[in-house]
Amino acid sequence: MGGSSSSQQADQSETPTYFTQEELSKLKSEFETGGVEKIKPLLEKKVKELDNTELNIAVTGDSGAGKSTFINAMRGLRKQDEGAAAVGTTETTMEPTGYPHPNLPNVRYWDLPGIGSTRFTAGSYLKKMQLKKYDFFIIVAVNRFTENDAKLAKEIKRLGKEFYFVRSKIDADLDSMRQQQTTFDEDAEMEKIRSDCVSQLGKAGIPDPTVFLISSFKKNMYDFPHLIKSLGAGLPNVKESVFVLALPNLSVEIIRKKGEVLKKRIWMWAIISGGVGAIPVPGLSAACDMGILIAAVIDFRKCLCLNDAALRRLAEKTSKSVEELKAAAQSSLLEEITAQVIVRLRLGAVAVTVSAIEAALYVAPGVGSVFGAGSSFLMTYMILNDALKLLMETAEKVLAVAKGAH
Ligand SMILES: Nc1nc2c(ncn2[C@@H]2O[C@H](COP(=O)(O)OP(=O)(O)O)[C@@H](O)[C@H]2O)c(=O)[nH]1
Ligand SMILES: [Mg+2]
Repeated sequence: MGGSSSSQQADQSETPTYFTQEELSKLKSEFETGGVEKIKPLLEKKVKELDNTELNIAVTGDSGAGKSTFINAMRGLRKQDEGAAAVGTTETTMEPTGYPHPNLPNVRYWDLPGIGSTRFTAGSYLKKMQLKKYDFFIIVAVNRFTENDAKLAKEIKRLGKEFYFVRSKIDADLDSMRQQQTTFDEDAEMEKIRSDCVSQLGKAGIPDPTVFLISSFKKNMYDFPHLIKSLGAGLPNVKESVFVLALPNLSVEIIRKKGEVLKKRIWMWAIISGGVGAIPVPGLSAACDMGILIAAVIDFRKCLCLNDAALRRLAEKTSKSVEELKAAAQSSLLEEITAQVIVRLRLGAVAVTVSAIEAALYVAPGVGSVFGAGSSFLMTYMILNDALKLLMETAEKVLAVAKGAH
């Protein structure tokens, strides 16, 4: 266990950069010899790579452990929502089943039947399940961890991947203890359960494992927030950023983390949309590629769970109407995104300081010159920066409304 530290440290902040050191050097040298036009194709390739990055997350454990419920929780779905994994059914299939994330379908959670719920021996199970295709593993148990869980973890480790032990339904355990005991100490009871799990795994040959005690019904409680922070830590940077964008919007912290990830895409969009491809837009002082602007704003909205389908699910969950949620958020960016909406956005926007632009352009400081006043690059950069800022504020308002409704 324990995520390996990110290998690329070109950037000072915690969110991953999308580029390897090699790619950064290439960008620099290409820019020095050929300017913006020469780095455009490299950035286009990177944006495509980001769009196409797949993430396959395996969730395994015995029947009834709470896998399906967890998979739904991570995708922001309740069991009655469209696309949700069926809950409370015993496994009839021996095959892994994939469940795409509703907003980012390249991210898939896979329900893997636990070794114990199949007809296979541990050995043939490990062969059959093609563990290589998964990026990391979540091993769920409700009562106790077994030899099989330990075998699986060892095999995952051998493949150089990360695994996480999750002890599910902790809310139910604590509730029943609370009812039976006159003096109830929740922290002490949790520690008892935790050390039981640790010793079970220790006996099975996994010394000192981290075990997360969670309830999929209470995602802001117990170890769920800690689990979310830990997951994905060992992934390559591009995958890690995609994982962050696929998290449920549980807290302001998660929304801000998504914002940081998206912010690092803005200068790429700006370079791609500027120059030759740009067209004059009435109301904007510089030519811009409106198609790219609209696509980027729609993408931000999806990643921040502000697309129509996500708002509809949230409305149902909180017994509010979509209109009420939108009214509380007061954001024109929740309506259909048109050129007019984008132009209006620019009119009321705050200017970005040049230092912010330079910070974004850590790749090639010289690129700053193409961001001169009135350039299409600067215009695209500013518009997307403002749009992202507004959408993050909107996401925080929507989160506050959702929390207030419980
Ligand atoms: N109290 C409580 N019940 C849960 C939790 N997760 C799952 N369950 C319940 O446990 C049962 C089995 O869950 P399911 O997700 O279908 O388990 P699976 O067979 O591993 O996919 C269902 O009745 C769920 O509602 C949890 O975090 N807390
Ligand atoms: Mg299931």
